[in-house]
Amino acid sequence: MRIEVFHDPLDNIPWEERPAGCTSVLWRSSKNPILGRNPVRNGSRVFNSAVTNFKSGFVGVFRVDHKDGRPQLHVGFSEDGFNWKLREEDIEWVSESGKPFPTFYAYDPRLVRIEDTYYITFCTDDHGPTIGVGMTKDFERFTRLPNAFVPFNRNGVLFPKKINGKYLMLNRPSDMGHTPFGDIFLSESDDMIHWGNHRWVMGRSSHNWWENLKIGTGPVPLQTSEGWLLIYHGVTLTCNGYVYSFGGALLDLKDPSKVLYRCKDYLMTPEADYETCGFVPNVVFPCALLCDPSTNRVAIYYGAADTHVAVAFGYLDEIIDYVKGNH
Ligand code: BMA
Repeated sequence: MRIEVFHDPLDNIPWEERPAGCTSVLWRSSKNPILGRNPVRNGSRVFNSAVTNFKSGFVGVFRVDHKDGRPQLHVGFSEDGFNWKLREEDIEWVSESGKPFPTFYAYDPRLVRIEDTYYITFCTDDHGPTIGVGMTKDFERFTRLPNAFVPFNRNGVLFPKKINGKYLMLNRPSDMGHTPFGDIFLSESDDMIHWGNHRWVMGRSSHNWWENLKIGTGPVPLQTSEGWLLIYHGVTLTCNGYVYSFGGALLDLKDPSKVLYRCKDYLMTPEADYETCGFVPNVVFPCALLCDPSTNRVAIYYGAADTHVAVAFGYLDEIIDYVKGNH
């Protein structure tokens, strides 16, 4: 199977071949975790972070939990996608009229280029968690737009292009705390400010126990000839707390509220020490996906145990086959 994929050329995608003897669809980088516990002075952990290609290398928006306990977003740059240099200062947001528009907290960013603008969506506070939206063209000046929704909402993820003339955002209504429920919805907007026509996309599964508590979108969906590839996290509850794994689905190209396929088994579950041990044990939380259209190589960036950033690799055609249940 050769799948057509709509993504910028990416012959410098971070990559390692599948290790001998590995039979899983995804495999972990031998360099994991790719960021040490505390790469900026005021941080204590960096995880759940988003990256994309930028100029000749890569740019990232990183979730840094500061020493006061509150998360904020820091920009970082990399030539190879593995070695990152993060800015010491968190993003200084201004409103569209140029006034300071700081975040009380900001976490779990997603990053996408739509036409000539990079958009950042994240979870932030407005009398409860909701979806913050910001934009930049150069990663120097950052404009924060009004929040997309009323609380409580998390995991707001934009599509990389307008569909039927509208911006689309997947999102996950939630609660004030650690949300023991959650389905994925799709909302649309003409202007990135007013969001509506909300549609339910998919829910937690009572059949697949790894995702029987809640689900939430991971990286920006990838447009392929087989549909939009959606990587999403799924959560189960054990006697020791939540366990975060991730799986995949394919959404209809013209109407992404329609699910074409959804995997039965997870693509990845916490297994490595840096995923099972950390600030919050047993979490793999994907936030970004790169794909090189000429080789169908995929790199998925994920947060590990709310402590580290890690990366996993796979081939797009194998991932899609797996999502379709052909494995
Ligand atoms: C979610 C979010 C994520 C985090 C996960 C596991 O509710 O807060 O940032 O990775 O819980 O703690």
